[in-house]
Amino acid sequence: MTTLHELLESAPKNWGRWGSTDEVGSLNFLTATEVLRGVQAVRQGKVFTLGLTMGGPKGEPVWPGRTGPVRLNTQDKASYMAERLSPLPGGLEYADDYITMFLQGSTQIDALGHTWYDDQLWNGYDARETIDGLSKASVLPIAERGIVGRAILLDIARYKGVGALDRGYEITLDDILNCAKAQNTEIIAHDIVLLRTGWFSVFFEQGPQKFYEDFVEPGMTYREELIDWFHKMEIPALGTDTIANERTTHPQTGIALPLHAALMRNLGIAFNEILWLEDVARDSASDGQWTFLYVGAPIKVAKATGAPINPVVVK
Ligand code: UVW
Repeated sequence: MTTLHELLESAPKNWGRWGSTDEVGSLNFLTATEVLRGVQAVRQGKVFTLGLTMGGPKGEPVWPGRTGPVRLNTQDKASYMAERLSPLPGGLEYADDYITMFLQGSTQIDALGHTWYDDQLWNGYDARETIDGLSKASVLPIAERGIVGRAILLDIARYKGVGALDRGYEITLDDILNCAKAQNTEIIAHDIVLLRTGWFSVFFEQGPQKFYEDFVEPGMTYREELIDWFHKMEIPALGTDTIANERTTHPQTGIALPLHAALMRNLGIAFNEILWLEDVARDSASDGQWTFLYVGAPIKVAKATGAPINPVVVK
């Protein structure tokens, strides 16, 4: 079987580009100039949040083997009614709860050290740095930095004239460029790229069984010209409404998640996965504005492989 090492032998890397201690990779492209370019994209004052609801009635789509968040009350009115609790002095009562979840079990940002091959993480860090928590390239440096810039939404599903891309559909570079043309919008270097597939409608409308059947998400996969384009355009972050931001496997070799290797590990591109893009996409289709200010930061969890985020975009 072909290995990632063989597939990506001549693929570009950004290792060392921002020094030997860097942990945020291509987010370095989001300089103050890029933040202001994002601000300039704000024209109407419309606000959308891109996080999926955790603990919603239908559950949430997660990578096979993970489970969705579980939120539980530790106390509420019933605790007072059963006289297990007394009100605070003055009469105030309160409900409390906690959540157990995979840090990557909902809308989230992957740490750059989340995946690796050949025993090396982003920037060449040793894969043993992941043992007992990521001591290099965890999500924390990204959480401390924040992600702010101009984002462009490419509604590939709408461009293809479907509600949702088919299981395993491969989004090509041509799809991306032609979709931008069809939307009458221009992808500019350092844009945060958001791709809509509509794929989560299978989970929410047809149910988990259909969603996980012969599980192959639609999305981009390893193609030399695609990787070169992301490299040349200096894309800082990629977000999609799929679990893994890419077609689950590379069709020719069967390699799983090659873009986690080529884009995240090698180029240091931040992955924003499991986005809710339906509302902003509908709005953009009606007003023709596909670019906006993106503001987000994963929650600050030390040593974590990823962390939840509820990005805000402003048009
Ligand atoms: C894996 O890489 C397995 O998961 P995710 O798509 O959450 O990054």
